[in-house]
Amino acid sequence: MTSLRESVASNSLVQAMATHSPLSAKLAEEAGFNALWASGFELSAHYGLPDASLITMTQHIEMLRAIASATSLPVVADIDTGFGNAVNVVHAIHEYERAGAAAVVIEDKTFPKMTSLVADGRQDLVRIEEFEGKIEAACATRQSEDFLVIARTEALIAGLSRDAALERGEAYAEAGADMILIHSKQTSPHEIEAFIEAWGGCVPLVLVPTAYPDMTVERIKATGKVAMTIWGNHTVRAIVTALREAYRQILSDGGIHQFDKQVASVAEIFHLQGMDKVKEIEKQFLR
Ligand code: SPV
Ligand code: MG
Repeated sequence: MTSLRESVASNSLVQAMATHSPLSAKLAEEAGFNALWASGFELSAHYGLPDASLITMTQHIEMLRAIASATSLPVVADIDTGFGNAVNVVHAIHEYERAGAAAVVIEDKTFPKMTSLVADGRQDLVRIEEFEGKIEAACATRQSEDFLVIARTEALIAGLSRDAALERGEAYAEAGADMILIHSKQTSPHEIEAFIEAWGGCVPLVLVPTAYPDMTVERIKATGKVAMTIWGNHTVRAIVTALREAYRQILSDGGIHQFDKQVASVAEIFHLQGMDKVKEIEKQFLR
């Protein structure tokens, strides 16, 4: 199997789809995405909670472990701030690598964090030196060279200038980060495209175009400096849209008689659950 590091080096854009469950991860793999994003936003929403460091590392890592064992795609773990300082980062990297993550993304905000996209959110950044220490700690802790450490700067989210964002990105790359995730909540891609244009760093970039959906794959590829795009929260949003419509229709139809014909069959769910394998095991071993 191609490692995420090899995919990143191959010059073809890695598209990581957001997931918060093994079932959605399997569907993303079936659709043809080449990586998965174990999103903090999505798992928080799954628990009905805001993305504000409320779900624990244990909750996130257990879900990541289940996702990684249910699919063959590399899983990029969204570890937010790294759950504290460099001591917490060392512990987190050790645990996430053992759980099956192919990469982690650590962001330069203070713990507890506030989700990046909310209007007027509290977006406090740690000092550059402190975050360099966290990146160095992550790199020193990983066991496999294939395990990627991605540093995410929230400088633009925090309202700092492009130069300040560039300074942070360059410092984190110097500290050993394999890639730099640059985040923006502008609704047009211009802020990000200007950053990419000015980026002279020695490592490729990662984007999460959630707030600026006009940044298509074609437009990302045209920059020549982006190795990965993360479709950050479209799994949970698609589920919300689909469930709202399903629940509305069942109540308004007075039963499932119509809706039953429109949804995935039970046989399809059996397939996604691996029922075929259970049948084989029964045949072979049940006496
Ligand atoms: C997430 O999916 O948890 C992210 C991406 O960090 S975003 O919510 O767009 O900041
Ligand atoms: Mg997140």
